[in-house]
Amino acid sequence: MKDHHFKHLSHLGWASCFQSQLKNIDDNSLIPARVTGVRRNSFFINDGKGERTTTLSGKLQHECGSTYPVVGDWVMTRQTVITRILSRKNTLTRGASGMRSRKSGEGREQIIAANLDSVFIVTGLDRDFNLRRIERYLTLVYNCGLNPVIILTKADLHQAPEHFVNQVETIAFGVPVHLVSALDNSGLSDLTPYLGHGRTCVMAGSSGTGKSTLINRLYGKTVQATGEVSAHVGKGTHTTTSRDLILMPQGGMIIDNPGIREISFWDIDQGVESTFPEIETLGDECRFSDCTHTHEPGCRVLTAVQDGELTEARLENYRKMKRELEYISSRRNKSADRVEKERWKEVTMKIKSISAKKPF
Ligand SMILES: Nc1nc2c(ncn2[C@@H]2O[C@H](COP(=O)(O)OP(=O)(O)OP(=O)(O)O)[C@@H](O)[C@H]2O)c(=O)[nH]1
Ligand SMILES: [Mg+2]
Ligand SMILES: [Zn+2]
Repeated sequence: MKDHHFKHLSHLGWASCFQSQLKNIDDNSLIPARVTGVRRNSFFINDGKGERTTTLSGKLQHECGSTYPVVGDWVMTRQTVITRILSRKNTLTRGASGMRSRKSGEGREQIIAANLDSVFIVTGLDRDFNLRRIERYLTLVYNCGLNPVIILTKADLHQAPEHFVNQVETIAFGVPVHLVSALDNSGLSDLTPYLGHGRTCVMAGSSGTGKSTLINRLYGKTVQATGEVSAHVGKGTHTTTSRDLILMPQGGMIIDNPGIREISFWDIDQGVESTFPEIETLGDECRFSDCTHTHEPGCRVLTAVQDGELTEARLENYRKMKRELEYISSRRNKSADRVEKERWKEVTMKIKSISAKKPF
């Protein structure tokens, strides 16, 4: 592939971490492209010259098992076929919802999007507004090692919406918070820095918070369908049903998503610690180093609640997510143990069968 071709790719987010992976690919007739949309059996890709529909090569289908390309992925293509997925820089991943995965107890992961620069946590200033839910999104985003940006939509519903920003700032330290309205386009230009040349943002939030409307306003025309919020339950009707990466006139990209019904975790990192840094700091002063901040004597965190430095609701949310993540991690260790045991069983059987064949 000629060097000048890569220039076409930089506005799609092509970077050295992808370029360096090409060294291991012998076939130089393959062309890198970004996945811009995922449908049941096909993938839309953009190679910098245009968009086309592709399918997976038989070999890749066989190899990748359940790891299919996701929106935002960089893939290698030959005409209308994807032959390889390049290693991802990062992903926004959650535990898959649905009864089947819950019943099996193992859980599954759902990769929402890959190769991201920021995650827009979109909350509507209507019945959707909930500080605890924002804390949950923050934990999800930090667990994935990503950068959160909080966007409060529907500012026009209030006379003085700034107090919502203040409220959010008391629970999200150092996270940018933006107030916008699609009705009068206020606050939209504050989002331009996230949409610079080659940058990728992904929308996360409940249905009906105005994610698609926001994309349309930022774009300057209707590129995504939008829906109504039911007056009865105050929730959106899941208008967006697929994940699509949209090239914005600002120079970057936004991935629109269906509204998230349930924020379940999959990746485990410093999500809770990053979302609740002040609880972690207070916890250093607890008498016991393994204090659970529930009942222990000499618990500095509980004193903080008593003194009004920390709200009970925030502490409760912290504990809840900590428990959930501990459960996920213990379940994962268990299944890792099982895999290891099975591997040893196999090895022992092989040794037995070898020694049965060759008596020493
Ligand atoms: N008043 C007001 N209404 C808004 C604003 N933004 C969006 N809406 C309305 O909220 C409703 C839902 O908007 P959508 O953009 O479809 O919401 P969504 O987040 O994309 O929803 P899903 O695709 O279902 O996840 C529509 O009726 C919009 O007109 C806003 O800033 N102010
Ligand atoms: Mg939508
Ligand atoms: Zn404690």
